[in-house]
Amino acid sequence: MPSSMMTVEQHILEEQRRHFPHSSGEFSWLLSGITYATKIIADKVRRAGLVDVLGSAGVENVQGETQQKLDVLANQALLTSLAGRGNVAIMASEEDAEPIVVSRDRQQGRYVVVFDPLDGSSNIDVNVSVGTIFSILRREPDPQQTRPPLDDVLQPGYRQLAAGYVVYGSSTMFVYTSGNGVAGFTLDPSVGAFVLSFERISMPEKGSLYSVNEANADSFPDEYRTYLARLRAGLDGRVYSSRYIGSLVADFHRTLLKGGIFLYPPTKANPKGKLRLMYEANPIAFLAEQAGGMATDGTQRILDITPTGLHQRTPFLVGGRAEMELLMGMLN
Ligand code: AHM
Ligand code: MG
Repeated sequence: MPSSMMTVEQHILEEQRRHFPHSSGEFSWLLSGITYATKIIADKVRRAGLVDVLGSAGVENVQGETQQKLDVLANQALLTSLAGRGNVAIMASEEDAEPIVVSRDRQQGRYVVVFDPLDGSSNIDVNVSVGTIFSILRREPDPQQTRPPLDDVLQPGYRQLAAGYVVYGSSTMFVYTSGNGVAGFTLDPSVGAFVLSFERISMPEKGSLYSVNEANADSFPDEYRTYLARLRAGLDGRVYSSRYIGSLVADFHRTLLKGGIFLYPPTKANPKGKLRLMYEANPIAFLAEQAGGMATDGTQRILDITPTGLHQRTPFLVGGRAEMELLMGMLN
């Protein structure tokens, strides 16, 4: 079959067969729960101005942020689709304070899925790209059901089995890794299938873009300001320009394809960083490393951080090797 006709489900099945010849197919079934939910979300995002889904839902989530109607719908789509798979024991979402246990699958379910259902939601009402981010972890057997669900969720990022995102942009793309490189698929809306469009994505080693909320620059630690000035002055003949969308998925997607660096450093308002470790930084870091890039919190590799809370925040620096090595040299 020509690769241009390969759907994400076929690709995942083949990848599983190649790397885990005795796999049961359960994992592919789980991933199809994610792609199904994201097609529902994509449809809602595309018709946002036509159906009554724009604006606030009138409630706050656990982070004290106002939930948009689409946040709620996206969360519901993922929870319902994944709970129906039969192998997901626990789910955890940006929108819910505590992990959600799928009682039917609590005993047998082998997987934990953590997600940000609609990232960049402040951009929804103005027609700017938003995304969904997910991370899949293995759940060790617990026949007596004595382990608190949160313990199953709080695993360091290096234990992720797979991670990815969907960017609802000028087209809808699904980008994912299960530890064997990064592949990208574009939603063909006429048939409702994600079709392979980028077989093996690698992040350029050197780029010429940086992405940061510069309105916060006065409260960045000095080293970050010096670093950004250095990029602006030019590096090995490359003159840097800036791009910042304010949707992590979209800002990272560009960084993945074009190279450069994305930073959300500590600020006065968010001294521990703003982005969330479990469902933003970890999955994006896994993808970045699989594409040949790097991701750190300024002192250590994101994937090595031992999590202590479902909604914990972290400074987040991710990008190509040249930009990241220079930054890490200046920070440490
Ligand atoms: P959200 O998940 O609540 O939408 O918030 C996370 C978003 C990221 O997508 C983005 O990188 C960041 O917040 C932007 O923050 P800021 O507006 O402070 O620059
Ligand atoms: Mg988010």
